[in-house]
Amino acid sequence: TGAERDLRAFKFERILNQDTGRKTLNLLGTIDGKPAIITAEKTAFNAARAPLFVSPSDGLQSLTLLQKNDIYHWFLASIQQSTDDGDAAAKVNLIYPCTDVHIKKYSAQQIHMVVETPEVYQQYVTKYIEGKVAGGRLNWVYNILEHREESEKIVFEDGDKLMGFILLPDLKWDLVTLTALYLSAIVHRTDIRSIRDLTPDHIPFLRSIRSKILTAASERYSLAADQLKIYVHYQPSYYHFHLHVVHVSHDMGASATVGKAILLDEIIQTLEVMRLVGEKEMGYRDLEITYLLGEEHDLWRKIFEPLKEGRAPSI
Ligand code: M7G
Repeated sequence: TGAERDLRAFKFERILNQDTGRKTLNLLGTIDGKPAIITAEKTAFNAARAPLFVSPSDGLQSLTLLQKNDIYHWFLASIQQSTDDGDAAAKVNLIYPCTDVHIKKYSAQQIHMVVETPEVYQQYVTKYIEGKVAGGRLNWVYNILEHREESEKIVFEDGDKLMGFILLPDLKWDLVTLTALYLSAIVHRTDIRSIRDLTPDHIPFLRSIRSKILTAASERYSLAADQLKIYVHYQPSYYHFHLHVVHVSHDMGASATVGKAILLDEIIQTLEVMRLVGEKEMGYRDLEITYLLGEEHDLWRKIFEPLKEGRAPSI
């Protein structure tokens, strides 16, 4: 295919990041002179193959004993693998052509905790977000919403303009490992950029999405409601409201942790409290939100680093 030809034409430039714990590797290079990023991760073991694990033809192929000591033995092995039926060795993502923002996102970097006050949000962050919404960065989202791409993968769709959304596999999922299940729910409405736009008026909307996601996941994957975590990122990479729907057993590292992920249930509760106690109409725009930012992120470079150093943000 064209995509495979592109991938094969990748000319390696440098390693952007490597995580030996998560077994991932991010590479920067070019294809036809244009910048491209490959992100690769070793896949999980295929549980269906466990009974054949030690078979030299279907499981462990070559073996080298590294050491033994009393009852303890450790080997290095190669494993029989192919790309079908959950037996792939790696999941490989290609972003081509990629932008500077992608390169920064996938580069190793120092992380900082930042506190975004309502004032900083209003004065500076909204400008940053406006810049992000323009310029084609959401093309992939509109392709999904308008059924131009990935439509055959849709798990569930509620087509309503206001209450509706599409539930489909996230590009992070390998589509086979159920305990690594990762879906995205992308809403049809275009008036919510992030949680900052949420107010108590959105409670029925969020409750309806929540219950439809859980029903759809139970029908398609036989997963009970307590087997899924549903959360939102702040800051997200893409400013069109969407939710992450992930198997509880799947440890996503930084992208599912404090300082980045906020549970949908918690958001609904916070909005409920706002509705009860607010003298004026309150929303997430009125909260101080604390989160993690990498040094390469434009929000750090343009807003939070200058503020930390007592300089004026340059946005
Ligand atoms: P996010 O919180 O805005 O950004 O989530 P993050 O990437 O920093 O988490 C966007 C989500 O959409 C992520 O989980 C991505 O893996 C996923 N995603 C991104 N793209 C470009 C695509 C795509 O083209 N198709 C699908 N299905 N998911 C995508």
